[in-house]
Amino acid sequence: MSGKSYAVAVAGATGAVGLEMIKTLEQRKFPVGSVKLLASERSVGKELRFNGKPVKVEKLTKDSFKGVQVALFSAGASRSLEFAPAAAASGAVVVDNSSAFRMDPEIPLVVPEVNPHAIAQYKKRGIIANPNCSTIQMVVALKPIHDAVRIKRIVVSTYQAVSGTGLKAIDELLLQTRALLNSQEIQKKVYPHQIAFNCLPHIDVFLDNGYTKEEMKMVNETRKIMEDPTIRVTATTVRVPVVHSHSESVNIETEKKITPQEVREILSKAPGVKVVDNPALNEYPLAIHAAGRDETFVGRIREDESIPNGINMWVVSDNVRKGAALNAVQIAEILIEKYI
Ligand code: 25A
Ligand code: L14
Repeated sequence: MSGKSYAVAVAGATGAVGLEMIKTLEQRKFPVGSVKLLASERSVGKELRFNGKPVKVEKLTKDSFKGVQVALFSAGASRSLEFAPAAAASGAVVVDNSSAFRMDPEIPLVVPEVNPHAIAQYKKRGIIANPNCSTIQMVVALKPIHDAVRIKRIVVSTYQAVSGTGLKAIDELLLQTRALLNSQEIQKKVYPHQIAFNCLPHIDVFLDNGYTKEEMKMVNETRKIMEDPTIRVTATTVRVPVVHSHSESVNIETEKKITPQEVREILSKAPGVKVVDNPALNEYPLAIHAAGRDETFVGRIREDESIPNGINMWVVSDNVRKGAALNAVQIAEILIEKYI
């Protein structure tokens, strides 16, 4: 790096993902010359810290981005649609964590371990989309296998943490748990049903085809990031009473046969992946171990004995970190290293 530093803005800075973006910029020593922390009216005047110094939260407006070079957005899709084009128009490159632009053919959708070359397309619109959290960890684990033996079909079921929905959902899980342990009535504000001691087969909104939007994001984003529209993907996404890290049961059918041992060897050399697969010692990836970590953990690698070329595995990663904030900061790192 050239010793240059950059004017950075974080939109949605007070949210679960925004706060993790701030932490990740600090931890990875991103060359921040100046920082703007933006959120809604509700948080204006609130004080956060960046590298030990207090920074006042400002209201996100279309004028917030004068002089800003890199803008990280995580304030929801409607805010991204409203403000990201204005940020790009004033010269910032936006890395957007919402679903607003992910499937736009003019906007790259990037996981640095998988398709870093796509970042170059930021020049068209000034925006780079950060994929959905469940998709990111799955493609980090699957791309090296796809390169080796071509994946024809993926069947995935997810076990997703509440932190993906934001800070208020973490509160809801903890408050419901405490209420139930004290034989009190629970309150439901974020999810339509009790999440404590329960599993909800419902993430994001339902679509006309009977799938949820989260499930269709996994289908469509996987094809775009892997740059292979022929991969068949089907998903069931489930909310579970876990605070940090999504877990996924992933079944793949490959064109060429691959053994579980070959998968372990490929993944043990893959960027961003850590294989944890020692059933004899009860060792397999766990949400509580992945929390706060950068890697995507893969284990329970075994043959799918119901078809000729099938593999099952268990894939776990911190959804707010690799699933959102870390992936966005990694994109920004490549951007400043290669392009701006
Ligand atoms: O709009 P959407 O697309 O439906 O999605 C919005 C929700 O999805 C989460 C995000 O949660 C948000 O609640 N989300 C969006 N994209 C996500 C992704 N890719 C995602 N989660 C994971 N991955 P969040 O709480 O983590 O982030 C919210 C951030 O956005 C800021 N924000 C909201 N409206 C804004 C805005 N910023 C600018 N302009 C707007 N109009 C929000 O800032 C936060 O930083 P804030 O100041 O509104 O929130 C400060 C605190 O207030 C709590 N809160 C949120 N909503 C309300 C609320 N309090 C009272 N009433 C509310 N209605 C928050 O918990 C926050 O701590
Ligand atoms: O980034 O877990 O598209 O409720 C939106 C729903 C992130 C997760 C996205 C959740 C998702 C979020």
